[in-house]
Amino acid sequence: MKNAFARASGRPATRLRPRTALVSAAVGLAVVATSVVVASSASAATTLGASAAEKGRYFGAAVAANKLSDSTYVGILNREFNSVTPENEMKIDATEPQQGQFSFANADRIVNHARANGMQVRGHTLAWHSQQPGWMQNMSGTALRNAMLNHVTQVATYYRGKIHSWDVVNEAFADGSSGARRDSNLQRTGNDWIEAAFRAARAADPGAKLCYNDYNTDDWSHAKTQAVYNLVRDFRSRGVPIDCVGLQSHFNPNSPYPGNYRTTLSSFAALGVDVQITELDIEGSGSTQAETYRRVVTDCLAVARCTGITVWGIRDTDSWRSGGTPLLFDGSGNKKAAYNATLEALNAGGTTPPPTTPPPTTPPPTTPPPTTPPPTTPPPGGAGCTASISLNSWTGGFVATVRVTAGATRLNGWAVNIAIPGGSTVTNTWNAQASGSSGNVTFRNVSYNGTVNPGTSTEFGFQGNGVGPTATPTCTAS
Ligand code: G2I
Repeated sequence: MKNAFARASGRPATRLRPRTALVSAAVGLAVVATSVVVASSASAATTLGASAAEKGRYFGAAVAANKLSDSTYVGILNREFNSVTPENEMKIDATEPQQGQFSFANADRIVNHARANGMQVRGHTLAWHSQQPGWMQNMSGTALRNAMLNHVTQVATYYRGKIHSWDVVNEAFADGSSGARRDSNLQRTGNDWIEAAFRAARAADPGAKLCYNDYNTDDWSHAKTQAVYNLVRDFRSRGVPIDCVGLQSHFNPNSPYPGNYRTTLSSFAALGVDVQITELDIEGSGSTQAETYRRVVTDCLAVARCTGITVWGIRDTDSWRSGGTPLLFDGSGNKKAAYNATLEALNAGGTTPPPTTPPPTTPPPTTPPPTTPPPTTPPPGGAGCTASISLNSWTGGFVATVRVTAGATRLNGWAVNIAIPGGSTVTNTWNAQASGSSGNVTFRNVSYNGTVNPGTSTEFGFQGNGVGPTATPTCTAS
């Protein structure tokens, strides 16, 4: 069967790669150059997956195995989507119903369908307080910790090489203003249960992107959002393997689309992780619902590392909240206004270069993390180093990401001087040691990132109150 990519591009099925979209971009530009008047309508993609692929992204749906015999459902799935997430079939109760006895038949049906049709698979989910089988609900302490780690290892190993991204840990933070972890049997095994799960997942499938996934983390001002942000920042600074954050984005009148959503996306992205919108649904109807879908898609396309969107079901009647008619197709499989707005927003994203999505890196088990991504700029001519800064700012605060690039000689240590504007202060620093919090601040390497080979780079970051720095940072080899 032909797949979404093949239909969209005329090329054979392939996993989503930036190069694919660059070719599409080049084709699109060629069309513009020869026929300006008709270019935009003539080249506009006609399906969600094809349009997203042109932007180096995916557009996916949550899929239920027992609906793969519904021809209307499968018709829409195969036509529109290039990624799937099993809605329930990879949860702990489904995959390990009895301790040590694994059951992959229903998940396999979805994975096989996806692979046969050129779609990526998001794995959902390896460790969660909910949907635990009875045997696990009754466990605690070391026995539960070991059972959880065994589950992560067995399932991620079984699907090794077939999963684009895993929701390694799901919904581990409490709602409300506390910013605390959610109480659960897993949490009571010790605060490090999340990082233990991520390390086990990396060891089992080094090629999968590893995500932390949660809901009510869309509004940048919410305590839960900040708590997840702090977790990811901490993991990045300590080399705990994490590649992505999933924002579920279930929107309804009690939990509406927030005006600062793009700030949330870009702030997480600034930590050096991909952002994926993992369970999108928007309750409502007509143009109000359609315009909210448009905003969500537009926000994602505006953030280079927002790499894909998954809607939580196909037709309204497939939704876990069917009464809220939150999806893109009605119960008969017809496209809704929300669908048209979504496709328009995807197509309006232009043919901008796709985000760079390097494969996950696996930190060595016993040594500090690699923080030296592949070089993206040619080495400066001389010895010493250069530094560049990128900012994500919001009213009253900012996150700065600083890239340190070695010149022709290997760095054995570095120091970057940055002028913090008057009235602004640095509140947190990661992957560097700051000399102070205001005025001229010097950021020095920490133990594991002082060595930078010629022409390669390392990154550090800091968060602050007030406005971010505007002057070019200066880098000195030490
Ligand atoms: O609740 C919406 C989502 C929130 N984020 C995590 C997701 O995993 C979650 O998905 C929903 C599914 O859409 C529902 O389909 O998770 C629910 C609970 O795991 C799923 O509901 C369950 C029912 O509770 C079961 O009674 C039912 O047997 O769906 C099962 C399969 O239909």
